Amino acid sequence: MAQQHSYPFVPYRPERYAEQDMITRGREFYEHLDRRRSVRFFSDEPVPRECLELAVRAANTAPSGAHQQPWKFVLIGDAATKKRIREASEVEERQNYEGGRLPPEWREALAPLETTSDKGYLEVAPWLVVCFAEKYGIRPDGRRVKHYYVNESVGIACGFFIAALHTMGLSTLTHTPNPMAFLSEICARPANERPYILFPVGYAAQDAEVPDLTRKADALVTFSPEDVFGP
Ligand code: IYR
Repeated sequence: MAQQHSYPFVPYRPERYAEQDMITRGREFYEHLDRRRSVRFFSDEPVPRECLELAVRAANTAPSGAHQQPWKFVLIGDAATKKRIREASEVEERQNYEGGRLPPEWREALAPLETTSDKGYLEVAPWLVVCFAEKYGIRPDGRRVKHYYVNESVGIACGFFIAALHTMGLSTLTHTPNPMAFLSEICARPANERPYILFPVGYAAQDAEVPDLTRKADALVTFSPEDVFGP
C-alpha cells in the first residue's frame, strides 16, 4: 500500500550485482583506496578547476545529519591568497614546533612523519580548498537553525572529497593548522562556519616521498555471541 509522506518520496533501486562481481568490485575499490597516500610534496603544475568542482560535487553527496549538509568548500587558486594562508599557518606552526606549544607526547606521535613548521606546499600546490563546518544554519529571516551531527557529517563529506581527488589522480593532505581561525578571516566566512580541514590539492611532485607506513591489520573486530546469533 502506498504510504503517505509529508515530503515527496521516490523509488530507490540501487544496482545489484552477482556475488562474484560484488567481491571483484569491492576488492578493486579497496585496492584503489589503498593506493592513496597523504602528500606533502606537490608539483606546481596547474590542475583544471573542473576537477575540483567535481570533487566538491562528490563531497556534497555525503549523508548528513537531518540532511542539513553542514559544509562549505572554499576554493583558492590565486597566489596572493595562498601566500597569506601559508604565512598565517607558519606563524601558528612555529609556535607549535619551535615555541613548545606541541606537548611532548604529540611531538613523539608526529616524529615518524617528519613534519615541520615549514608549510611550503601551501604555496606550491595549485589549489587550496578549505572545508568549513556550519555549526548552525541561518534562516532567511536571520533565525538560527540547529544542526545535528556536524562533525560526523562534515568528516564523511571530506572523505568523499579525498576519494574523488584520488580517483582523478590528484593528491591532497588533510592539513589542520592549529589553531586555524585565521582561515575564517582570510576566506571571509560568516560566524556560523568554522574551519574544518585545509586541503592543498594538486599532482604529487615527481620526486614526492611518503613515509613507508602500514595499515593496521586488526581494523575488523568480529563480535557474534552465540546466544544472539546461534552456532
Ligand atoms: N598541524 C601540525 C601538526 C600535525 C598534527 C597532526 I595530528 C598530523 O598528523 C600532522 C601534523 C602540522 O601540520 O604540522
